[in-house]
Amino acid sequence: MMGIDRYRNNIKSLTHFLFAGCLLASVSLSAQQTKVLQHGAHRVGKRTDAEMATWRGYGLGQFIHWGVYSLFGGELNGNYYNGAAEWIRSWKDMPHGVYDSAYKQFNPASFNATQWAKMAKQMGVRYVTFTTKHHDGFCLWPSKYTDYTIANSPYKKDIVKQVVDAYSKEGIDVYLYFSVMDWHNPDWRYDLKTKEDSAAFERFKLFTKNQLTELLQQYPQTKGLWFDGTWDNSWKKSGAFTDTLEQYLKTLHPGLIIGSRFRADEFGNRHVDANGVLMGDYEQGWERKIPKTYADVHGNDWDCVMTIPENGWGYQKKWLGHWKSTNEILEMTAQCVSLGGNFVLNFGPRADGTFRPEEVTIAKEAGDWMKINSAAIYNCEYTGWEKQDWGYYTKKTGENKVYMIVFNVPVSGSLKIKPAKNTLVDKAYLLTAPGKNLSLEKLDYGASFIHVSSTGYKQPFVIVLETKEGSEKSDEQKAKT
Ligand code: 1KN
Repeated sequence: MMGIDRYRNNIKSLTHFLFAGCLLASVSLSAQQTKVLQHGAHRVGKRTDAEMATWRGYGLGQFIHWGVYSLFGGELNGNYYNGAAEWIRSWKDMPHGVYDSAYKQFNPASFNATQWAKMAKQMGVRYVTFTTKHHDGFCLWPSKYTDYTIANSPYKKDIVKQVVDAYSKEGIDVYLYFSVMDWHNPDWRYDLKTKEDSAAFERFKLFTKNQLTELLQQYPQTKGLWFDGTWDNSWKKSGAFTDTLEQYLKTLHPGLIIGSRFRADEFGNRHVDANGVLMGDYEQGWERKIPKTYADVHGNDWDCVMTIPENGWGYQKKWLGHWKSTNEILEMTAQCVSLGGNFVLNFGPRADGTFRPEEVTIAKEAGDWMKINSAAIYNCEYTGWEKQDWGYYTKKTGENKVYMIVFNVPVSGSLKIKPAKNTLVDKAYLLTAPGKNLSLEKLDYGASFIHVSSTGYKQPFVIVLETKEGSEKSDEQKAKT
């Protein structure tokens, strides 16, 4: 016995030795390409804590852009700005004096945070991201670090607090949008070229830290921060500061979720560090675009933020060009969830606090669909099954349940299914008719058809597939050609 054990142990240490050798070899091999970073990513792979698991399961979110720009709605003296409405201050036709004093008219008489939250709840969103301060620098909370806040508008009351409280009460998690770039603060710099720039930016960094601390302390229900306006050289040259600040915010607020748009490494890399590793808790680069394949998401958590019109986040009086239908929005939601991400739809309320009818309709219609079909969206992930033309697969995390969200029924009415290796479909049924099994016509090599009516659909529908482990035929049994 002893002898065998010793032999086994020797084998074990030999394998350990070989393994360690390989590891060393691979480390030293890649050391040529791997930079040692002080302020690079501090984690490889996804976060594994409960807060992030909740985030991952949201499926659908709401974004809200609201601020001084909402007063203009993309218009000045009858002329319309071509760019995104929340950027109107940077229009050549906009005198800064006009924009910067407009907050004296910000008085949203019809604002009702409870109604907003109830509309979002009805729509089925599970998180909201709300603009506390956009690039113009106007704060929707009474920040004590600037006078350019809601407290000095005729409205006076704290808007961020009302939004945080009302949404939290509805069970919708709140994330705060915060633009680092601040057109109102004289210490903001695009780049640091002179000593004076650096001195000003030191003050600006402290101001930013103070405001973020203030937000987390005043709104402790906050689940995360959504940063924007972090692309300029001034910020990119502040890698060490951004890293320290991120860690400080997380100490202040354990579990806090911050995307990849916040900080830079010491070489000025953003989103991914000099070694190509994601910095932040999820990939925050999917703005108005959706990955096409799972390979595109590089194993990261991610969400996609999307406008209803082609572009423009703040209220725009005139929506020119295409604006998305509810079915397009549902398709984007399904596509995102099928690729392991969340979909976040933006709303731009009017300055008086009301939503335009197009947005109300979309929220209502999407919510009506979600009421029936949200099982295929909430707590779902990527399946790994081969994509089919009829739509999108999602898989319930931790369960043997796959959903087919069907958008395009072929003229044959035959929906093809090809499960991943070692997976069999046990049962199929409409999500709306769980007692009534659909028949599966077996095809070769583990694929099947489900035959449905080829016409008559107004909305996407969901088929549930209950799966089990196993394979139709072993590889040995397959015909050799
Ligand atoms: C292409 O440059 C930009 C710069 C800022 C595109 C968008 C944005 C801002 N991010 C969105 C979430 C909005 O806040 C938009 O103003």
